[in-house]
Amino acid sequence: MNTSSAPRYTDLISSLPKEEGILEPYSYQYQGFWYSPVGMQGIIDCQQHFQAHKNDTFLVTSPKSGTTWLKAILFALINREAYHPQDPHHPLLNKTPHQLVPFLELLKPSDYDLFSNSSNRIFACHISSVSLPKSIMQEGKIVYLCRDIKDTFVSLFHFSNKANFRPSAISLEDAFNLFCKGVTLSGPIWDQILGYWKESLERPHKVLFMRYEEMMQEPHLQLRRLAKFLGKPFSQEEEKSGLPDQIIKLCSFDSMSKLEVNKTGTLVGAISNDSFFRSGVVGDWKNYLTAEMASKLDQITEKKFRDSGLSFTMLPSI
Ligand code: PPS
Repeated sequence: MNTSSAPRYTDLISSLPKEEGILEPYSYQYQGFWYSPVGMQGIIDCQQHFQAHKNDTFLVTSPKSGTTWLKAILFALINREAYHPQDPHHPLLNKTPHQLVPFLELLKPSDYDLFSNSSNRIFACHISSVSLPKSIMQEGKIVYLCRDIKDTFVSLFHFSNKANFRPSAISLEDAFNLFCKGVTLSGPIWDQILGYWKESLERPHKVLFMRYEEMMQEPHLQLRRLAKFLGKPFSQEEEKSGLPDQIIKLCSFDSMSKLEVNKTGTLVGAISNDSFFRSGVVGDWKNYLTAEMASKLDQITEKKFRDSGLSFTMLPSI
């Protein structure tokens, strides 16, 4: 995968509304959502050239909502016949989830062919439902993952300062103000979530709506739900042999974050692999946000999701 070529679509991108970015110096607003310059090129590329297949799986997420985790789970689940989760040579032991399940935004059209031989391709992206390539809306399955908004923000803030793409670190307050304004990677986050929530209600066989906290709280149930949605439910033998447990263990924060491949190296030469593993817990926002900040995010969330049937306080222990 080569991301080092000269910038593309520069005229189009430079004509778009531009704001300071939380993760990168600038974000650009495209079709109602904010993206990085690199992401923009990948989105236009895939809108113009990507062709989805009927056996494809697309993981769409709001950034920092557990993408790396669900990439690992999807890979282990979909490829469980080729690679048993206890196989000492399992690809997840020596490749990162991001290598095994690439982000569409980081691919160029010539990279799409690298995956054309696989009958069960898995791609990920952070693209809003309005900007997804049309063929993805028609072919394959979409798994959408989001996370508590406050935890997502805190995770993004830490990631930004670790990635170091900006000329200087961003303060929590500045990042917070941009985030609340919706100027965040693939934001406004509420609009991205709502777009896929609605799709999942209208087309439940096409779009599965998942949440980080539910994966944490009831991993077995969620894994079975995922397997069933993908048309690959666990057989009785697989259940009896403990295969779902083995997948959950292989992909757990504890296992993944200790692997050498995830502790060293970088994603496309830019982001250290270990920056995708920070604390991996629910509710870490309490250690960073003031009561006012938390209340402001809750209020925006409440207002945006009103009448949608979507609530971010529906899990009793969260
Ligand atoms: S990205 O950049 O969008 O791909 O980042 P993403 O993977 O979505 O989010 C990173 C956060 O997910 C946590 N993480 C995990 N949680 C549970 N289990 C596993 N296996 C796992 N792997 C990564 C990671 O620690 C980041 O959350 P925070 O809150 O920052 O710890």
